[in-house]
Amino acid sequence: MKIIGEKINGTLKLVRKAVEEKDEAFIQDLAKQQADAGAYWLDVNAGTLPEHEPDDLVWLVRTVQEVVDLPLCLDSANVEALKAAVKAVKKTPLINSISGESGRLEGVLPLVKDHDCEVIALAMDGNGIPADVESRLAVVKSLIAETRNAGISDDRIYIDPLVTALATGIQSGQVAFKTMEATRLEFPDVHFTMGLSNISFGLPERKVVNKTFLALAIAAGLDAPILDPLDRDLMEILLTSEMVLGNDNYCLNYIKAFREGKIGNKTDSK
Ligand code: THG
Repeated sequence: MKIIGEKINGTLKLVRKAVEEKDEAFIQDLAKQQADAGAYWLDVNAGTLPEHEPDDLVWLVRTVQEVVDLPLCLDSANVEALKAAVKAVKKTPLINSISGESGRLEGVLPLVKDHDCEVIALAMDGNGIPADVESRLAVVKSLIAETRNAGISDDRIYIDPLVTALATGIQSGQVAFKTMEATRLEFPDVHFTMGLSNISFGLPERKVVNKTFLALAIAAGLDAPILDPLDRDLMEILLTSEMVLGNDNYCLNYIKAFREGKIGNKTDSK
């Protein structure tokens, strides 16, 4: 399981303030904490106005790289911001994202190809997020036709089936899982990513919903969740799900996390 740490995101109030004030210490603290908690990539999203976003994203990349060695997940819909950020990274990044929206593929695929990046492909196009599995699969098929055409191998692709709120559509979870299943049948080498928290919008006890969804999504084949690695409950569910599914030989990761006090009741972990 490769975790994408989500906390450096300019849509969050304190992060936005730190980006505006160029508060390096605040961002670097978020980077270090997520790295220590087990993130594989750190998502960086400046969330600022398009004219500032290239500079702000490059500032985030440089600021984070001063304190951690992890590769970054460059999260922007702005081709200019991605272009600038790709030049600033030390390690091969994961680009978040391409989709079937006009302009995005043309701008981003050459970057992915030229810098040998990995890339997230969203199951949506210019008409938005399709409601049913078949239409999402159709978008995925056309995106993979384009990445293949550009010479990008399927194992560099992370398909995001896209998660919508259960409160507005009770099949949201199932549609995401079934989109993964249908995609895997056609394209066995691609990976799967998703942001978890959309599932629980508008519901009480959102954390319980997010945790349960994570366990089921892992069982459905999610291998690169976008989440808050500082959330102990989520990390507990992640490690336990992997173990129960047989993906943690000799339960080593689970036991190690327990010994390190990363899971379990903080007082009895040693
Ligand atoms: N797919 C892909 N990329 C994504 C998303 C996705 N990038 C952005 C987002 N979704 C994932 N990142 C975050 C970052 C922070 C939070 C949620 C998702 C977050 N949200 C809290 C909430 O939802 O209530 C708190 C908000 C707040 O504090 O204001 O923290 O789906 N490819």
